[in-house]
Amino acid sequence: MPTLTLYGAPGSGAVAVEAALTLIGQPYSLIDAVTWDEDDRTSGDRVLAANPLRQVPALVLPTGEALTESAAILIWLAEQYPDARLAPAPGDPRRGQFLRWMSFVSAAIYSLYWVKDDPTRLAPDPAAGPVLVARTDDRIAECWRMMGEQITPGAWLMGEALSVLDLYVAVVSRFRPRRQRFYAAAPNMADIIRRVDVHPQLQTLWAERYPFEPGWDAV
Ligand SMILES: N[C@@H](CCC(=O)N[C@@H](CS)C(=O)NCC(=O)O)C(=O)O
Repeated sequence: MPTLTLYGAPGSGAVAVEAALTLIGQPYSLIDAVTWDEDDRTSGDRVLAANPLRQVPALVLPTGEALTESAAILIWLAEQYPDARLAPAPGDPRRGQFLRWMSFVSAAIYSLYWVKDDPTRLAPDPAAGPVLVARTDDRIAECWRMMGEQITPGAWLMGEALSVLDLYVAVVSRFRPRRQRFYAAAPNMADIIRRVDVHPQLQTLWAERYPFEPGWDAV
């Protein structure tokens, strides 16, 4: 099958897409576009070929069609490669909750980083930045708390099989305010997500694309 091309960056949400592709066993070409590097705008500009919003991840299909939005890409991959069993299939009783939490991580949590990473985008006075960041961190922790209270996990977040939701939460919960806050907010998800960290098939990927450096889990 012709190659998929992923625009990504180390330590970004695109690493969840790389994790899904790794578990699927689907080779892909990777183009790094570090969209938040103000010292190297040319790096981030690479993704403009696939996403006018200048955000990663973006996945370009063999047809040339571009998919953006991490949740959509992850759900699409699970559908395209059903043998990998990375999502409850349409018709499965867990499908509704799966779609709910995939959308929730994207809409309620991940989208906040557009402001949090550069508060001057909405509050031009630099003095407003620290308060905005602190309150956004509180909101993110509150969202994890609500998700933890509402979800009923099994061995994995969606029951007895690992899904792209586990991969998605494992990556997004590593963004600031990082894992210690996540563990405290959603203790019933903590051990599950730690098991994603130690998944044998993902060790090389984590080491290369999102290493567990000292202090990686604290703010
Ligand atoms: N809604 C997008 C958000 C993607 C996103 O925020 N990506 C970050 C990297 S983790 C980015 O490229 N940020 C640069 C920017 O927003 O300007 C998705 O779910 O894929």
